[in-house]
Amino acid sequence: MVEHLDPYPTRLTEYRAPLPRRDPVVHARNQRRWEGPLDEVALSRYERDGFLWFDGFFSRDRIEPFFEELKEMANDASLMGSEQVITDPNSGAIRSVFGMHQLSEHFDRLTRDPRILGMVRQLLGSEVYIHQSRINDKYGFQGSGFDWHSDFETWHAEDGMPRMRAVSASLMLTDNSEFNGPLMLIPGSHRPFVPCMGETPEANWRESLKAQKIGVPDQRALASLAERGGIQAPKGPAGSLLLFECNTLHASNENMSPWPRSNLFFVYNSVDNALEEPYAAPSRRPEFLATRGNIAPLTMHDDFPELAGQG
Ligand code: AKG
Repeated sequence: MVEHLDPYPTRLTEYRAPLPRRDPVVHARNQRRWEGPLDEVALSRYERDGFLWFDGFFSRDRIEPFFEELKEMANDASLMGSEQVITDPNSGAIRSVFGMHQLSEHFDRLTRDPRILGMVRQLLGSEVYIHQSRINDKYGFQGSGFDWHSDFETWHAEDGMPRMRAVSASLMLTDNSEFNGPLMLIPGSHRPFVPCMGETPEANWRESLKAQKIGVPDQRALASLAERGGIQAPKGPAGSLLLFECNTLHASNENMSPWPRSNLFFVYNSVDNALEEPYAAPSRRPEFLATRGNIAPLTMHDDFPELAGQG
């Protein structure tokens, strides 16, 4: 795309200051908000901070089987040898597994949980589909960190996501504490778009998913956003849920504790925001990183009907 038509230019050869966001944070359809379980206080907080935290959203008992299933997957040699499993650059252990909702029916059904889907539709003001799903695993004493970035910056540059109309639902499969490398976010950082320096190499994802170098904002911009908004690291038991807006800057440290940290991410995109060609990369990324095939609206499925009315 011609750069002057792109409201979110990035992967540039010359420095460019942060740009204003051109999209709503809570989206509407025909000027009307989508009905859902979030009240005005929660919606305003999401608009202000770019994320919402739900401590103990699901009980530990409900969530533990998902962590067990992940551990079983680690014994599947053909899966472990596939491109959708990313290994830690230092220890060689699993760092990420992509396409969780395609690998397992349980994870697929969880993407359609009515409590999560209800909130996500409300925030995006439309029907939604799964753009990407993944688990990020940090083994005790081993898991490496993730540098600061906006997911939208990558999805726009490398996957052709046109607008900021996606949200990540991150479910903690293990406890997240200050010791095991929880996610950190800069409140309010979803408001500007921070263009990043450096052209995208061919198949950048092979490197960037192990350690991101391209698509990391300039430290001046990071410092000024953190001065204004601070940094928060929501922590809580397995089963807690974080909803974060696609342009919220986030990062995490390595796991210095003996305890694993395993977080599941479902990325929901609006059906009105389907992918185009990459805005700043030589070619498309694989389907397991950026869905183009199945973008039919998700329908609800309740595996935990006894929780109806919650969330
Ligand atoms: C990502 O996968 O984009 C992240 O930044 C996740 C960081 C983490 O899992 O700690």
